[in-house]
Amino acid sequence: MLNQTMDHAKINTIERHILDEQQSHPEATGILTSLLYDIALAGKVIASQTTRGGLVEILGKTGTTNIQGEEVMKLDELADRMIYRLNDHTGRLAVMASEEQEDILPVSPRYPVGKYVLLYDPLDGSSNIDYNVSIGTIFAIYKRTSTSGPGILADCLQRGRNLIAAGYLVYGASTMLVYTSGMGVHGFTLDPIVGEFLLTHPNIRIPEKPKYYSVNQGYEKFWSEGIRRFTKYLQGDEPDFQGQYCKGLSMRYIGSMVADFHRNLLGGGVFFYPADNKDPNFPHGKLRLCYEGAPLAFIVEQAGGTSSNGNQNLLDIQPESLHQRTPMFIGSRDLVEKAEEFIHTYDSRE
Ligand code: P6P
Repeated sequence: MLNQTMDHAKINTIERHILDEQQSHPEATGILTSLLYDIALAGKVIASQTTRGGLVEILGKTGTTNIQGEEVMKLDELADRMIYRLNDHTGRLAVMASEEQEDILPVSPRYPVGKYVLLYDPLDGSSNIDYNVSIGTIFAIYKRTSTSGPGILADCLQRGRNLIAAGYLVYGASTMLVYTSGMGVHGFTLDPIVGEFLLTHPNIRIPEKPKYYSVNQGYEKFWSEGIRRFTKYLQGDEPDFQGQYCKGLSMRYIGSMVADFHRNLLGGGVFFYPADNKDPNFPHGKLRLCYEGAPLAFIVEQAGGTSSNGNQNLLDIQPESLHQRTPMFIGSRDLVEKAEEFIHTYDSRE
């Protein structure tokens, strides 16, 4: 069956692709390759559950809430536990940190300690699980900065510029894994029959001509003037500072950032979750710098796009705390830069 439908020369598994990339890094020891492969394995296990959600009685809530104060769904727990357990004993990591857990997760003293650091959002968009809307996993890989023993908080609070690799899985109509290790962005689609991620989107580049913008316009009343005017510009109702109007964008937003980001990466456009004043406890918006902003900013920059918190590139922000939030504008370079222009022009006066 496989021979009939695929030319062997075109079958490129994620392992083979990562090994090929590794050839370009003579100093590479293969540990990163194995780490990426472990994450792909976790993605397969999570995908096996998300695609059978309602059939394995795993839907529904656990009755607990996480560090973000969000209700924890059973699939959240499974994804969180799966990624941790597949990585805690391998000797590749010094420390992990999960968006679902308050503190860092140092490697247990009973296991060998490695040189990498893994931050992950095990199941982003999980509030959509019960509605069969695409959800995702995001991961970020750094080299430890501490010198020995189990990793520490400082290992996890690094600027995105230090990222060695980053990626996401999107559990949708198909399961995809998209990653970069600094040599372009590559997408793999899980063939559930073979049980392998096969290369389907080599060298992803965000299209020059954008098609979409993604934002929750239900919060418009909480936005600054700059954000409101930027959104009017995207709708073609407000000129930019050269008197030009934006044409032909469609608004697409499903409230699951990995899926919204993925659409803008492949189709061209901008995703943004701005600072707003709907919750005085969270003036910098809802999304987290370490688990969402930085890894996706690395990916989009490798694909020719860019990101910003409205003022500076997300990759240049030094995290002060593990779960700190950040306004996010991410996607086509021209649109992200327009957002900064509108904010600088209208909001710096506030
Ligand atoms: P809102 C999901 O809970 C999430 O963290 C992101 O995946 C998504 O983009 C955002 O929150 C949706 O938030 O406030 O628009 O419902």
